[in-house]
Amino acid sequence: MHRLLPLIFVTAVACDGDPKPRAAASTAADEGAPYVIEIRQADYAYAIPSQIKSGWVTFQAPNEGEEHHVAVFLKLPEGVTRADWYAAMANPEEARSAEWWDEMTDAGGTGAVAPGRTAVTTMYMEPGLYGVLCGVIAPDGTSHWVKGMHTTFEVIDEPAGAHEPTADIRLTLGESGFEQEGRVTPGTHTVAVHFAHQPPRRTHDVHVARLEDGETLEAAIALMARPIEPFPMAFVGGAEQGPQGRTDYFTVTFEPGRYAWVCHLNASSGMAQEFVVE
Ligand SMILES: [Cu+2]
Repeated sequence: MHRLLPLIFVTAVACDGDPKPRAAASTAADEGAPYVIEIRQADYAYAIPSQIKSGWVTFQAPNEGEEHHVAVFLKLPEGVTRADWYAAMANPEEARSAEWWDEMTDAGGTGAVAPGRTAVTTMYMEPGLYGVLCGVIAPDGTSHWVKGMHTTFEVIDEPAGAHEPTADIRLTLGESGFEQEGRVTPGTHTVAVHFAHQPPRRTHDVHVARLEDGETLEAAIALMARPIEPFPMAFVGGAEQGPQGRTDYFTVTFEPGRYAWVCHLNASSGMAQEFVVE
């Protein structure tokens, strides 16, 4: 198991090298290909490259632990260093009193994902320094980030050149909840998530719950109020809180059955929607 997976920082090595001439036929297939970065999630740590390129980045986040995990991205304000982040995170009681804490901005992230599954979320990443944390609560009542499940990465000012994904489902997250275009059928779908309106402190996101027999939407809504393990159902990914106006993408392979779109902070006020895949 990866219980003791240390916070390791490795330099991104995939897909780099010198830009290839556009005219070369042999490289045409690679033009705009997804730029994939792995975020390994364990109980309770991430392993993610220390530096990645900018532009459209597809984050693949396998859950190698025994509890659910998420990866919330926060863009650190100008001048705030990795050391500032780790110092704040080492003192959970004082973290929110750091003067820059409220100046961090939502930058998306991968949605809740059950053990053994992989969340896949694609976002347009601007250069800068980012913090990552997991807000799931362990059975002992302690948040995963307090147990050490947090890290940082830098997006360097060098475009990876990946194209924006193509979606066949679109969710608009706004004042009236989820507005869905397109129907979810069995198979793999890429869902575009447009953050049309992000109310302060009640920002929207979307997590996809898989509801087996006897598992209810009501239980998923109740869970969002305090996402403590053990979860009463499995989650299969989604898109964490992105900045207003941005469109992020997540990819899920759906099986026939019941699912729900659930917004973490607004589920209790009606932002939770069950649907059937058939
Ligand atoms: Cu976690």
